[in-house]
Amino acid sequence: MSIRNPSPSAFRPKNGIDQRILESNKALIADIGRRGILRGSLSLGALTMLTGCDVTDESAVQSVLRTVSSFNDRVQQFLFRPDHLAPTYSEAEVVKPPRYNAYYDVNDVDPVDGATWKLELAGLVADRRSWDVQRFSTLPEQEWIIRHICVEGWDYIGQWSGVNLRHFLEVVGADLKAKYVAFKCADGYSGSIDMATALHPQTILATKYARQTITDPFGYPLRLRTATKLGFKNPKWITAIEVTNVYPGGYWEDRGFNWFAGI
Ligand SMILES: Nc1nc2c(c(=O)[nH]1)N[C@H]1C(S)=C(S)[C@@H](COP(=O)(O)O)O[C@H]1N2
Ligand SMILES: [Mo]
Repeated sequence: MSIRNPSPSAFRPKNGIDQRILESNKALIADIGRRGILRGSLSLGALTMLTGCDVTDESAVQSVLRTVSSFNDRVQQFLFRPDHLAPTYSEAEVVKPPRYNAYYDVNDVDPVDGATWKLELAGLVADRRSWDVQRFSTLPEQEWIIRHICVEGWDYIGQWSGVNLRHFLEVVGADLKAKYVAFKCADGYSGSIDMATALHPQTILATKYARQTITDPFGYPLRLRTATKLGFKNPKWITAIEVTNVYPGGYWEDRGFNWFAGI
């Protein structure tokens, strides 16, 4: 199919509509591009070829992109090796302090009060009693020095410790055959991961960075760190965990980013 020329207008730049479509579907396109389906940078021609759509028809383009993205989820899930470890690094390579990111500026971080903080449990969990900082600190700790990769195109090596998520799910009697583990955060953020990733050896509920209690910007008192997923799949300031078979989505997942988001 060819790209329909937008009607010439003195007030609209050439291809204005097409550029707007590229712009408004950026997350989906970046996501598909990252997976190597698109080689090189994306042009309108490539988008037309990929979708087979008239690129001025936004809903058609979007629906094809969403289909490709959910196909990606299924392929990635299929290829995921539950016991394969992601690379680990030496202490000398650890970046201190870690690199901050959230959907708002570091100056707008609203610290969580550890004295009143509670972790709520919901869904397919036998023991739904909530946890406070003191009780949480009685859990066994493990440490991973792993790379954090953000979709925005930066990364750093970090040293995280906390309780292994599989162990925690076992302690609370979660249904380990359920499909999803979902997280709610104090700042309104949310996220969810597949059970295989939740049970992966390098997935932890982190309470420390470089052997010190995590500081406010990085998720005090509790955040997820998984070695096999992109940065946005690591919710900070967790206040609730739910085990469920109902697709939970998440803050960025609901805004077009690929849900599986494996590294
Ligand atoms: N609660 C919460 N968690 C979050 C985010 C957020 O905005 N809110 N941003 C995510 C993104 S996009 C990234 S890259 C990492 C950044 O973690 P860091 O600040 O420890 O490097 O946190 C993730 N977890
Ligand atoms: Mo990110």
